[in-house]
Amino acid sequence: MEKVKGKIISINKDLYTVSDGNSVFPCSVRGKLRGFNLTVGDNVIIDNEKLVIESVLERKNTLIRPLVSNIDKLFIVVSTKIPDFSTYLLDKFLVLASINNITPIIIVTKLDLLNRKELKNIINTLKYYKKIGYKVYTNKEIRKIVKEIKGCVISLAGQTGAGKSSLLNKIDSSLNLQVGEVSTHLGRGKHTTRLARLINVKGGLVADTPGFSSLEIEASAQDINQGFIEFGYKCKYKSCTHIKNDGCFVIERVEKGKILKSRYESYLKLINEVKK
Ligand SMILES: Nc1nc2c(ncn2[C@@H]2O[C@H](COP(=O)(O)OP(=O)(O)OP(=O)(O)O)[C@@H](O)[C@H]2O)c(=O)[nH]1
Ligand SMILES: [Mg+2]
Ligand SMILES: [Zn+2]
Repeated sequence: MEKVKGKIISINKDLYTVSDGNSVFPCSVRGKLRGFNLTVGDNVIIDNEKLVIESVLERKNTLIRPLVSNIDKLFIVVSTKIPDFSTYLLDKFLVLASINNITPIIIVTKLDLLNRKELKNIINTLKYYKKIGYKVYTNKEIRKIVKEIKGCVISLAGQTGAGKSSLLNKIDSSLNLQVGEVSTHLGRGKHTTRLARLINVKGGLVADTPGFSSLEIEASAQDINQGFIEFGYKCKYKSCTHIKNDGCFVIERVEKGKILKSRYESYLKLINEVKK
């Protein structure tokens, strides 16, 4: 008998598939762990003879849609058209990543559908996100995206029809993931991806998502604040929530055009959601 450390890469009813990087073990769960909600991405110790999961290691984070733990990077796939570009959704996902201690990578799709003016606007917006410190790629920059995958556990987030599965197929054509048609008149697609599992892609593990990672998160105003990395100034009051214009440095910088207005609007919207 030997103890092996591995990671759960898929769960199907009572069958937990654990990979140690070389081999794959079909395991069951031992009594004391039964009540514990193991997820894909959990790091576990198994008995490789009995094929039983003996214990689970401490989690770094868990996202719920899809249900995956210990995620290193969140690929935020944002479509520029069909579905329309939403800075609010993008900002929401950035906060989600921040709260869960996940490195966000912004990947922009469907730039080919834009006219020159639309393209110029979007590129300007994306420049802002780069300037404040985020990594931004287009879905044509496959080589750069591949470099981000190696050695990491990755989850994809983004609206249905944003092009997540298409992107993964471009990264590794052998994946052959189902790609859904977007119904044009609605401007949104139907969910074509369902099961949460980690798949081996270019030296990393990637979870294809069911289109949308919800942000019904338990977050404090402070969490939201920290998610807006460029706000990080001390305001007039130490606990300033940047809502009242009474010497708030954030509002001042929004007015001067130093902070993108849509970022500040996203912030207010999220703060309001949290209050509810
Ligand atoms: N024009 C254009 N179409 C794209 C691009 N990327 C994806 N698409 C199309 O957009 C549609 C939706 O793509 P999917 O990859 O299925 O989107 P998804 O994010 O996986 O969607 P769900 O699985 O429903 O969450 C498909 O018809 C793709 O062919 C792009 O860069 N340009
Ligand atoms: Mg998909
Ligand atoms: Zn302030």
